[in-house]
Amino acid sequence: MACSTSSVTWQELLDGVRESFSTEQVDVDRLRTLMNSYQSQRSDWEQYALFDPHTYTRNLVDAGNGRYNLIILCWDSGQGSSIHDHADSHCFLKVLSGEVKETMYAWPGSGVSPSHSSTPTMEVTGSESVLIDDVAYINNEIGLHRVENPSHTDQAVTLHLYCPPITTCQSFEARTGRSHSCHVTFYSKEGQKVCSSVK
Ligand code: CSS
Ligand code: FE2
Repeated sequence: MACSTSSVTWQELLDGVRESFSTEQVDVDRLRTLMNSYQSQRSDWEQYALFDPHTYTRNLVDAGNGRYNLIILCWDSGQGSSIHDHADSHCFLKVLSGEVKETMYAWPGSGVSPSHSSTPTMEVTGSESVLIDDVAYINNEIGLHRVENPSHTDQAVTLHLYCPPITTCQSFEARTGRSHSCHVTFYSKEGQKVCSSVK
């Protein structure tokens, strides 16, 4: 086992993130180090890990005084996101169980084609497997991505830190690069399933 200089408990992770946001400034390196230094234990977070057979779920752990959101995402085997952006937010992703594949894309038409052009396709700029306890990071300057659980048998669980919280993002069609705006929703909040109300 790798020897880490320091590790934090789940509660220390939550407290440490909160402490980091006592000021307006976002210290990406510090947050990444903090998330890295937690070693996943299912009993810490399983109360938030609610799955849906049809789509990956977003489960709010901490609304972060409006400055950030900590969210647990649950990916059943084969489930994945669209290609999407992260608005004006920093996005940290730590794998708590299983593994996910992250495929990175350039912004469509970056450089040449206007967004209404019929030809731009989504250009893959890289991909990686994010393994248990690893942390990935993305923002709109880096580009776009799709996250998926490539396993045919195993579930995956990831912890996401968004700062500021994301309420809408853009989703991109892989074949055309066309985008549309998506309102992001929660499947549960603090371990309680959210009832979807019809107004
Ligand atoms: N951004 C996606 C998950 S991949 S980072 C979401 O919050 O639903
Ligand atoms: Fe994302």
